[in-house]
Amino acid sequence: MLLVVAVLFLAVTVHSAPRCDLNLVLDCEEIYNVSTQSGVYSIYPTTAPVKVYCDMDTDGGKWTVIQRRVDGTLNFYRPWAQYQAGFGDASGEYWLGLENMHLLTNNREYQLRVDMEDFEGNTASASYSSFSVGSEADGYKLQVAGFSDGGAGDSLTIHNEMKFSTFDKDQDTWSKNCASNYYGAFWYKACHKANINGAYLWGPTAHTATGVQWYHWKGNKYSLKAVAMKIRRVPKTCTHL
Ligand SMILES: [Ca+2]
Repeated sequence: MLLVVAVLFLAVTVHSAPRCDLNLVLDCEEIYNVSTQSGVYSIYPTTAPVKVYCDMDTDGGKWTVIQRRVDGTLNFYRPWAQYQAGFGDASGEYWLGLENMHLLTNNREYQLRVDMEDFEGNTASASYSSFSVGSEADGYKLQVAGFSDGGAGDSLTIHNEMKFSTFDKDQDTWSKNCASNYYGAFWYKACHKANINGAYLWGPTAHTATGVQWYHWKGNKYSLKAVAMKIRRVPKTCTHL
């Protein structure tokens, strides 16, 4: 009898235990409420955890990093299934995955910041006040608008409304295959001004438009040292009626 009571008590206790918010956080903005340290954390775009790098330092922090190149150790020339699911390690180079990007940006308004660095130690950024990724049925279409310059220039607005393409899933507007032609995967048009998932080619290169490229900063014959796409929720503004 005592055992039954004890088990019942335990069951009730477990069921009524408060939810630990840290375990179900949606993005780095919610993590910021409990930790302001940059680093790797788990977020929950659905009920499954996904590891991401949170940038808690740049321009007020709270950034969820969705793409990151730092040293060329990870191959980014990958097929559709991997770009859809994500790959790499959140402590280094990685791609969050198109489905996760869609889940995050589908119901909430996000802004985008792209930070980059060359091999001479210079840094630059490009910011966009609005960023979202469509559904799989919509080809994970990019919606990006509201550019503001942090020295890098605007190499992304031209990709607005484009579907995502990999070498094995050509959804670009070119008669040939942008992804296989430029060794990357992106929201290609015909074909690109930004190729930040391109081949890691260590700075100046003879290979036109195939490197880790942001055209309006370094042209199409320079492969960046580092680049990161990071998103943060657009702050809600109060409307006075
Ligand atoms: Ca094509």
